[in-house]
Amino acid sequence: MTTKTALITGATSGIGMATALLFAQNGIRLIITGRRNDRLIALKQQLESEYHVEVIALCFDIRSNAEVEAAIKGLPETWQKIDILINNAGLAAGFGSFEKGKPDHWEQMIDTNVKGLMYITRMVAPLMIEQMQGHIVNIGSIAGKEVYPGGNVYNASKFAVDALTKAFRMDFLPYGIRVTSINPGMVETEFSLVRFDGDAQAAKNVYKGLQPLSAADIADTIWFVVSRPSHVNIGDIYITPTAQANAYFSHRVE
Ligand code: NDP
Ligand code: 8X3
Repeated sequence: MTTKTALITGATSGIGMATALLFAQNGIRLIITGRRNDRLIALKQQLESEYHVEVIALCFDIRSNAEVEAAIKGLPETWQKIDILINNAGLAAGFGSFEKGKPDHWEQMIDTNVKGLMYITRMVAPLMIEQMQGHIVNIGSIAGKEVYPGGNVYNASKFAVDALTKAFRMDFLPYGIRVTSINPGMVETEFSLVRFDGDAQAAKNVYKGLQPLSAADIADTIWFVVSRPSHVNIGDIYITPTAQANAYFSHRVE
């Protein structure tokens, strides 16, 4: 079997990092991205030494179309064949009623979760079209399925991801490209710390009294969808902790 190549955005932490580790264990050649170069270098070294896979680390801000273009165009020719794209980089910034929201938070979420995903897909999809095969996995959220109080702009950004997933599935249909959306509920990563601007207590409270999903749980799910036979496309996965019914209802034990 020829080695497959996967590009994972946001591999410096959480779901992206767990996915990089699992993919490497399965012999996938990796392009890992993020803004924190020290973490990218450390992860590249770990993946190469523990799993003996080839890794390229690309440090760029996905909000910049120019940086995204330069990063993908700059890949060595033998890496310009990408089989799997995991559109994972993203964040929530802030939580609360819309009128109290901060425009810089809104821009950060829309520029990363929506425009960043568009910029990188625009560069990678043609490489898949050339091969007449590929798999794009968008990390959406249950926040992209149901709006919850205080979620507003984050919800809007993930609803946009849901719409793009559906659009990609139609637009890339003639090229044999699979498109999957994975929509998690609570996953304990750096997500809540980022959302609450580094407030560790507020972040901890999100998961109080229940067992959240782990980044490894989502990585397992991603590996499951990408390892199906090539005629099988898993379109949409909604995955929560057992203690979470949906965006509104969780069962917490104090
Ligand atoms: P983390 O905060 O742990 O990871 C987020 C990743 O995104 C980091 O690697 C970060 O890298 C990267 N990233 C953020 N902004 C940028 C940027 N401007 N340019 C490049 N990379 C960026 O959170 P998660 O692992 O939880 O989040 C991953 C995805 O999962 C997100 O899309 C999130 O919305 C989604 N999700 C998370 C859930 C959760 O409960 N945790 C639930 C549902 C969906 P760096 O900072 O180095 O740039
Ligand atoms: C993260 C899940 O419910 O905090 O996307 O929005 S939630």
